[in-house]
Amino acid sequence: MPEIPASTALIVVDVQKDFCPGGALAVPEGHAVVPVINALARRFATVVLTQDWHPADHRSFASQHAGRAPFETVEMPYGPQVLWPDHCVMATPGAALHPDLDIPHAAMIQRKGMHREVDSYSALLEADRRTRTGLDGWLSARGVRAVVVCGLATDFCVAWTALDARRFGFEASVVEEASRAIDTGGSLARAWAEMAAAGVRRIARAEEV
Ligand code: VGL
Ligand code: ZN
Repeated sequence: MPEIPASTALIVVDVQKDFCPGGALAVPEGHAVVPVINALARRFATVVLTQDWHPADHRSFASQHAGRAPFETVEMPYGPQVLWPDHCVMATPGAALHPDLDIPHAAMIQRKGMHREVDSYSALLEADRRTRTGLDGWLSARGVRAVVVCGLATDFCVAWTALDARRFGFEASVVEEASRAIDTGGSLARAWAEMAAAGVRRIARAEEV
């Protein structure tokens, strides 16, 4: 029996093959979160998985910007956008969840990043900061009041999901041991500072959840 009540949801962010070693946008040690998350998820009654899910010509891909290389930043109508290697192209093998992820009781998989012109790090709001994925409503409808966020990558999709959860009025925490970062251009330190300022709780070890 899960010990953590259904009103606290675990959000497992983007534990996909492309974000693990050997993948198109490998996060260092990304695969190391899998056993930690499998054990953590067993303690939760409410679990949501997210899946980065882009069309092949997504505007966050450096390949769509002549003369630009991955990890450079460009201005998009909604603000600065880091350019990435092509990754998590919908329905390709790299977009699949990590094969060792073992969370059969996950109630929902939230896909994001399908709109060609807009990135979506957050599981709740796209990068235009206006378009809702609908997950806030799903959580509210089930009486969720707090979310625990983990997965890949700490400084992008995990952080933005936790920050947006705060915006929508949920309590939010991030489990460091169950997350790994890309850390480009100071992004990890910036993400932790923004999360602290927004009241996101930082939990070092999964056993402290
Ligand atoms: C992510 C960069 C691009 C993430 C997704 O899951 O953190 N990062 N797309
Ligand atoms: Zn992406």
